[in-house]
Amino acid sequence: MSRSVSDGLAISHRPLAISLCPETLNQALTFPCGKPENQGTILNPQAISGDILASTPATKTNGKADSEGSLARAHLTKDDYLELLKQLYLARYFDIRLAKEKRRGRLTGTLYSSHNQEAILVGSLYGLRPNDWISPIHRDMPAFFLKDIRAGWDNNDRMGLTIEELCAQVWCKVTSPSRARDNWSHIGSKAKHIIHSTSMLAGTIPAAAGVVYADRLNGGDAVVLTYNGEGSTAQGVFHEAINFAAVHKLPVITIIENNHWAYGTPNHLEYSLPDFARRADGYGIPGLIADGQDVLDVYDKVMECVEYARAGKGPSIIECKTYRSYGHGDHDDDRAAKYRPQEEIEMGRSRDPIAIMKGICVEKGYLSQADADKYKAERKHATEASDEDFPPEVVEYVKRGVEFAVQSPAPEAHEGSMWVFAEETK
Ligand SMILES: Cc1ncc(C[n+]2csc(CCOP(=O)(O)OP(=O)(O)O)c2C)c(N)n1
Ligand SMILES: [Mg+2]
Repeated sequence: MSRSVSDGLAISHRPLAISLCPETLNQALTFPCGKPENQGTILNPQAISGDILASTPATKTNGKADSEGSLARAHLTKDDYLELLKQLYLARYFDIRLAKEKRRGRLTGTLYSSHNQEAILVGSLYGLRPNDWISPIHRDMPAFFLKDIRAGWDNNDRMGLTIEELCAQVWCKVTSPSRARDNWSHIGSKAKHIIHSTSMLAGTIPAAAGVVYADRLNGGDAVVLTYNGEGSTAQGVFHEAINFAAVHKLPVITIIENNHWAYGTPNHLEYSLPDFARRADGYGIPGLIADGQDVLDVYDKVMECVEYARAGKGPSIIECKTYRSYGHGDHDDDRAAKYRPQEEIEMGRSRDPIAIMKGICVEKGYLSQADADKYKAERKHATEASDEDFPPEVVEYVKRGVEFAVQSPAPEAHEGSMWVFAEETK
């Protein structure tokens, strides 16, 4: 199909067929219609106005329930729904616990909060196979231990980092994957199929493309999920890497976490179209939009793209609309409270992913209202939330990681030059 838009651009698209649920993918594709009001075919209209702030109340499911049978979620059981909810609590508690530890003086170093963005991590990771690859960055710390957590929270052989490893990383201890070189996301694991994050925004996409290219050449069928903020989409390497992946039909799924701010820069100073998914049009690949507050919507969209990629059809982009709860990092919290209007912050936080998933579970009869009311973590800042707001198994799990990190030794001083200079081998 070819469209001409008023500014003279002509862009062609092939309708995409996909084994899992073709109509959803086709519905959710973003086409370069030129004007925002021409977006009628996109699945999630309230989230694509470019403004999560004008979005739905917490318990609405974007009206997608009617066509649930065609969505990936149709294969999920009651246990899956409750597990997804528990993982949202887990990601939230990890974030809140670190903030509390820092306030208590037991932790130093900058924290980059994923508060309010957990549904993107949980929903995107839930359907992956153990040997699939991911490349998380600074906003995605829980992804390192959520990867393959379905193989068992306590299964240390699963294809994800353990909570102990991740906490040791944050505490900069000798037991950490980076052996105390960093306190945050500059880690990876070839064995666990986690691509090492770089500090250069979008820098992991070419690495991810290379990894799955090699896997394909070796006969594998792994896919890779790369996580990126919307700010990184302006980087040259973002375009170069995705274009390369498109040309070679590589199974690279680029998740754009559109939290509406890149450090102190709001989207309107960064981008003149309402939807970052439209970047996909430039590469001739699908660009989907997910409600980043709704773990099931993220799951559906990611699974569509995973199936598409695994079938050898190539890369895709999924823009997850969300809102950054706090500052860029905790060093920026106070400033962010000033450079962002209070009203906007409140609106952006009003659709809490935990509340939304709770509402869905109650609506489906998977959770009683009394059980839903038992743990009230949603919409609470680290200073407001207590352990009682979370399921005890979640608290215990993170606590174990924290205690392991606190008890672990710091590296010896002589390790300072380790991995910097070539070491003598005998
Ligand atoms: C190429 C490059 N430019 C600038 C930076 C500094 N920097 C780190 S994070 C960040 C903002 C990122 O915003 P976004 O991509 O939207 O992700 P978010 O932090 O909102 O999750 C900037 C400018 C960097 N790391 N790499
Ligand atoms: Mg951002």
